Amino acid sequence: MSELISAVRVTPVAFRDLPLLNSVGVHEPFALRTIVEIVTGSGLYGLGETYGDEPHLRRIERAGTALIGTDIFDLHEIRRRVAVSLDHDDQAGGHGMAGMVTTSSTTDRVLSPFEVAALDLQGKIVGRPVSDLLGGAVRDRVSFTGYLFYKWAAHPGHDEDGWGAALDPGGIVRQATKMIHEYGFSSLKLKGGVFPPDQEVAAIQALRQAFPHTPLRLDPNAVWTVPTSIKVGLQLDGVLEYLEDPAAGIPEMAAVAREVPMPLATDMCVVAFDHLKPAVRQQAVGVVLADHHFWGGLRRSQSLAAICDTFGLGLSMHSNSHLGISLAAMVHLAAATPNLDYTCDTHWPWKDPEDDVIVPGAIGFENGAVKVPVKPGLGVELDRDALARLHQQYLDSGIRNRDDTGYMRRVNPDWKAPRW
Ligand code: GKR
Repeated sequence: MSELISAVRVTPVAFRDLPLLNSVGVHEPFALRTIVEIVTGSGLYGLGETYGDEPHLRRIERAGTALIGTDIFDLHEIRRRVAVSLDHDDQAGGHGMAGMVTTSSTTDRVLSPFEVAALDLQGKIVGRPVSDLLGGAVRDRVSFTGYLFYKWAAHPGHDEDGWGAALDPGGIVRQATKMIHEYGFSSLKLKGGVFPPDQEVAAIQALRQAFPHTPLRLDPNAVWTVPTSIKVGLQLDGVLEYLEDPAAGIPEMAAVAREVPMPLATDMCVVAFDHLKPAVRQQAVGVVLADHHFWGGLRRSQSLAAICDTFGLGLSMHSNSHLGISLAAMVHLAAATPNLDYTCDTHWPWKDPEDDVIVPGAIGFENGAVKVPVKPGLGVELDRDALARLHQQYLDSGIRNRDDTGYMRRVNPDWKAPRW
């Protein structure tokens, strides 16, 4: 059966976000995403979601135009046309992950929402959930991690938000308690790289004391030197299930990996297929965090999973601020990936529940997990009123690119990116 793409609609949206701190600054009051709709001649639509930054948005629009007339079952042709639309410019930035995921493939990032939308459509046509198109769900629920952040009590000039401040071990334990109470997560990750390493080690130790049996992770986004990373790794022996991206670069991670007892995980030094060979050769990482938004969609993330399996690498999942279409795609991928060895990251708790573009009720958390949708396709539908509202929010916000550093410096002009 062939179903040709007759239109592609691309809508930038903004949703409310909280002042979460990281190594490059602080989250702005709104996070950006781009919603992609692929429409076929028969009037069906498929959904994808990706970064909302301006250069990326322009590439998505260009690629969308290039896809008109393509068969939604021909994923190879979709990728070829995306690459041509980008002039094979494979290392361009402008996707809102600067300072973090910088060297992923532009083609794969642009391809991702189109591939997801094509799979959503394929599922709708054959009457099966996307997880079936990926080989079938091996689990009916996907477990997620409680993703903790140091944070201010509120955006400057606003009233304190519902989460309050978390700027020391006590604040992090309070945040974890609330997150576990509200979402039921059974593992925790702390976004570090904000305070000197000893303070972050103290926060992890406080979490261990408060939650003796909960797997813990720490991720300083590669702002530590190799000696600092080794020191922290030794201090947290027996406490962390993995240490994520302590140092920047494959050789540096390999130097740390040789000295610390726990596996090193990454979503920074292995973010594209050509990083896998040197990483495996140098035994730099034990766990790769897949993310279909930069690995080129769900099928290519499954190829990554197969490579990890072949080389004995563990597999986990990275997240960035996201809406419900991304959550659905993450859940289908995780459900159909047998060697997903760890709970997945998600920024979901940080989003205002009112701010989404999908019809409410299709997907949600229970006991730290999301039930895999069983309806055809992704199992989520677009709420057009909500899409219009979040698009208006985008227009009104004036934000066109994620700029954690610029926002931090507007509040604290002397702020410098840390390095310990
Ligand atoms: O939301 O500030 C954030 C995170 O730091 C995010 O941008 C990272 O990409 O969550 C991510 C990570 O695991 O590095």
